[in-house]
Amino acid sequence: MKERILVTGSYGQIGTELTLQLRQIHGANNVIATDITPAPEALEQTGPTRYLDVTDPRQVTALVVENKITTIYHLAAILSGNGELNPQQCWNVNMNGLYNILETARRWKVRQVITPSSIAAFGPDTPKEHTPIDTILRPTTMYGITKVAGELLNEYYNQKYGVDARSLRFPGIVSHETEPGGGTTDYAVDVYVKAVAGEPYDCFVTENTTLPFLYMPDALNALLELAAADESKLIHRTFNITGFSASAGEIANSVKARIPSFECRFIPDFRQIIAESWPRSIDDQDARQEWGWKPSFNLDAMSDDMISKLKEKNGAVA
Ligand code: AKB
Repeated sequence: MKERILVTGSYGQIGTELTLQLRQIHGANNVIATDITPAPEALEQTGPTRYLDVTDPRQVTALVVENKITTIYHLAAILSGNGELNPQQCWNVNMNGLYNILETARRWKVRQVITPSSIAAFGPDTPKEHTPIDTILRPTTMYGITKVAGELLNEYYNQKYGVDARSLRFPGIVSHETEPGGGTTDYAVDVYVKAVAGEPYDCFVTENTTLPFLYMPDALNALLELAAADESKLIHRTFNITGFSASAGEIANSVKARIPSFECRFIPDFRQIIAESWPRSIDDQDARQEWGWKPSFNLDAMSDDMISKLKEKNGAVA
């Protein structure tokens, strides 16, 4: 069956790269990139782009129906840091956006909906090491609350209406193409960008703050592999995944080992408390067993690739 794909939040960190990859797989005209800001050149020049505010149910339905959409990658969301600066907007975009997507999927028989969840679904009471899928979910951020509620809403639409809704709890995602927007784990991207630009960096969490991470090529594979997974083999609808765990100091040292002149200071701000409420490492064995998840990048492999890609992008000699 020919796939007709809608990506929401297409111009964000994951959306830009996911849309480009989906266009290569399914054909450029079959992947509609949507967001509420002007489209980046990379997406405008390679396929259809549309304005879509996911909090408006009429816009969501019109786009899905007019374009005969079969699959939705719903990435539009307010992340943890920005969510704490504007919790009301975070609830509105994350919850009403997902509800509008799932309702439209139910009414217009969209085959599949893929939505990221996050390690933010966990909270300070959750076991911190090798955190399993089924554990205490009592987040203390608005973003985390919307992620837990979103996971449950996905499962509800699957069980009650048969919508093939699937979700991944992403850890911090590191990438070089599009900057992340307003998350707690953004420091793990900023540190590379600053180092390659020859600038020092003030990291907004402490040196020993340890979190799970995933490099973008692994994150994209995870989304595509989960979407393609045989439904009859899925016991879960929401999966833990991780690439590796590292402290902010270890990431900075990995950068410094490759760019010795790099200087990093650790000056925690309000995001420190958010980072401390999340697990340090994740148990992703259910994803491995149910659909064959296996990441490729550890911290060193990621640092090599990030630095060489950022140098290329900056036009410097790698
Ligand atoms: C954030 O920091 O808010 C995100 C996430 C872990 O979901 N990167």
